[in-house]
Amino acid sequence: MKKIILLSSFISFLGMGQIADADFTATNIATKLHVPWEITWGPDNKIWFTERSGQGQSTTQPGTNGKVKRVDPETGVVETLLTITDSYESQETGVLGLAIHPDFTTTKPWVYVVYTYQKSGATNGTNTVTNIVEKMVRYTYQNNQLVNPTIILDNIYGNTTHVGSRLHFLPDKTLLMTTGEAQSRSNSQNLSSKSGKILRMNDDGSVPVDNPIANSLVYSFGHRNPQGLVAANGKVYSAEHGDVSNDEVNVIIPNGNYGWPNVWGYCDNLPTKPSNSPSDQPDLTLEKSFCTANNIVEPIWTSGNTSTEATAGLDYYPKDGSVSVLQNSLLLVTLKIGTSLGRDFRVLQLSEDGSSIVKQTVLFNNVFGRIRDICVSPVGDIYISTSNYDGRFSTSGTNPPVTDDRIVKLKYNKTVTGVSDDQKEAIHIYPNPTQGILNVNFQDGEKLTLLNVHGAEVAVYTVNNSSINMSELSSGVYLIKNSKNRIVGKVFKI
Ligand SMILES: [Ca+2]
Ligand SMILES: [Ca+2]
Ligand SMILES: [Ca+2]
Repeated sequence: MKKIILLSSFISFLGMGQIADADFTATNIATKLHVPWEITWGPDNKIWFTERSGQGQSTTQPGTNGKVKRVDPETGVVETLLTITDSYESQETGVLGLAIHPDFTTTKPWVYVVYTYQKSGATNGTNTVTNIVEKMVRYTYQNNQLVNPTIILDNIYGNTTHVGSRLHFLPDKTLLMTTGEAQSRSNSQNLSSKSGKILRMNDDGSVPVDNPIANSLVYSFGHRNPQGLVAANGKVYSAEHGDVSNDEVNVIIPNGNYGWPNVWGYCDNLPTKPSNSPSDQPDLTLEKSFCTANNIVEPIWTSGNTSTEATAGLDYYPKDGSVSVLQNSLLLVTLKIGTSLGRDFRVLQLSEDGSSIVKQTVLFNNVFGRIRDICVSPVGDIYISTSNYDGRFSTSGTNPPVTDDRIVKLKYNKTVTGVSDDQKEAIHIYPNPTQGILNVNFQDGEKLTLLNVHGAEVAVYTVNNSSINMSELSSGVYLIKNSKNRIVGKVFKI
């Protein structure tokens, strides 16, 4: 009995919600890359990523030959899967977003990539000739290469900056893509333009029948330059760059108008820092009336009226993730030092229903330099990618670190607790604590993996007679992972 009391007080201590840089161990997974713009966890348990160009450790632009690669986080072995010879990197452009089809391992071994390329005479939608356009191409994965390029979308307005390009598949297997306004602000409120939008399409690029506007890919509008996109909690979240203030995180609803360029941040009529090109700045004292007239959706988070931190990649840490202090949070990375913060990884803890942010924790403030993207592995480890060779590391000529750009693993090094209350109810295990035999409500034949409190796998059992026998394990706390790679329970071995 004494032992059980000790265990329960141990667990309640673990549930406390503080988190700090020292709680993570940072390990380089891949180094000397060139702006790994998208990092995403693949079905092969490798991290698939893009590089904006094939420049390696050079900040010289323009650059061509952007790449798709993947790295095995266990071994650090990097493979090149694709070189895109017609890609064009200049300032913020190049090979950018990437998404893997949800049916990749069965019927559709497809990978989607967004990149910019040069096209003579191309404009940004108004009368500015940029000679840059953007397209999305679908490739087939075959023999460790990406082959058979099929254009899904083309001729999206391009410019050297504000080109969005994050991709994300929804649970219904439709594909979302963010687009920037390509430095033509009027694109954002213009529903006939694909720019300054979040677009939704079928996996062949056609318009889903249930899109909010008939025969239109536009899913939401009034965006400036969204580079963060993730679906979770039955919701879609997006992060976008503000001008000189008001980076935003938004909950995206179908046909939602997010206000750009007439509304910056909240509908509050409050002044903000003057724009770098003040002639373009609207009269923000008119925000409230614009918001009312146009049913503007306000953000759930902003960087405020005096700062931008350049919000880039966004991911979600699930409610049943192994690190309890991160559960049900948006993970956001930033590129720029704002008024006081920036170039950081921040944890935006969501309310239970996911509709608001209840707490912000800033981690690794200017430790890794510019951070472009983030992904979470199925066992709850976090990976970030730097963006220090994108030409904006320094205004004083300082070179970026010689290891960069890199993909870094951030391993939580304190005890992990693992299981949300929902999950505890969903799985029935008894007795718990156990001396060895553990009865479980899983089908016979299901493979269950036991992890120690640091997330390392210690044993794999096959359910037999609705039980597993873990008597060989030493005393302690173990997490149970099912065959779908989800943490589903926690057991005490005594
Ligand atoms: Ca990502
Ligand atoms: Ca907005
Ligand atoms: Ca405002």
